[in-house]
Amino acid sequence: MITLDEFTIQQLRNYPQATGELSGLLRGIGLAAKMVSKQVNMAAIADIIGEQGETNVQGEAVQKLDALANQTFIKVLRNSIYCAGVVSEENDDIIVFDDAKNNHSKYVVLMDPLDGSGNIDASMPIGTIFSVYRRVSPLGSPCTMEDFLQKGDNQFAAGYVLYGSSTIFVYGTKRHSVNGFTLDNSLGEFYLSHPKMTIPAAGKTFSFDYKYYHCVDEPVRKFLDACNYSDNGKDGRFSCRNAGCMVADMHRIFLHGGIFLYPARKDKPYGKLRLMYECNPMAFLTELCGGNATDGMQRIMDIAPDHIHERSPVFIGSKKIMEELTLQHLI
Ligand code: P6P
Repeated sequence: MITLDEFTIQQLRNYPQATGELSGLLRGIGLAAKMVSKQVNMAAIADIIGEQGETNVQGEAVQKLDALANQTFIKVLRNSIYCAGVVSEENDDIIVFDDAKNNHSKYVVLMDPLDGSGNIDASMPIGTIFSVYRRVSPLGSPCTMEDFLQKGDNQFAAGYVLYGSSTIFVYGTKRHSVNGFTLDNSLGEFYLSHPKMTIPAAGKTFSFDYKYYHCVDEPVRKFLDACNYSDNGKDGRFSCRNAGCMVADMHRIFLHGGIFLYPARKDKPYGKLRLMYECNPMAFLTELCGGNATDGMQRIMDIAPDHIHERSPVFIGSKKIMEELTLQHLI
């Protein structure tokens, strides 16, 4: 039984030149995740269900828990000495931790503090997604927009937290495997529960919201029909599973295989999901686990971002299913 803190410290032994700042940053994100998990579990009785009465940069109604989770992650990251600034789905502009301590921090974080918040009032799974980059601006000065507008391939670490039937913290770094940790609420400790995660090459589920079936391109509809195809009038090939929360759907795919699709559609030519703090971190983890992630034309992590809140179509999951989709249906 190894804790998240112990694991991140032991990882340092593999990299003697490491300063320990990335490990410290990941522990800080783990602390914020424990705080948010407590808020999520108490939401219905702590009167933090429902809307905040504001609209975010995405044009979405902000849930009370969205705001609380956002404030929690920003406060913990600002108080650490490992993060120079943050981009959040909930904030229009970059958040610069402009003080003598944080201007010397090597990393910046982009995050969706509470993904799938439409699930909150029904106690369905929700999550946090984060992405970590090394700064490109000089240490000692405040971080800048360029520190955040980097290709997904430059990510140094990425991960997610699933607030579901248990709270699970999953992260991977550029040079080593993806590992999952389950929260023991009685002790407030994350314990290693999913070592060296890999995505099965195939799978039996696909995640798509059929509300948009007639709005997506013909090749995508043909793929979806192939997912449902049955040559004997019996069961189709795949089961459709859509949790309404990318973190929940992707966690299932990391464990059991499958594919998640959020394509472009007539009313959303760039799709709905955000490149920098949903698609890129999930693509980083997916490729580390042996899967693939594209926007239908190119690798997600090859996309050069123009804006911190830009959206991207995303097809992501098991290698064999992604190859079938790409070779037979997309470019
Ligand atoms: P729709 C949640 O809002 C989210 O960003 C993802 O987590 C989820 O997969 C998707 O949007 C759901 O979108 O249009 O199906 O409700």
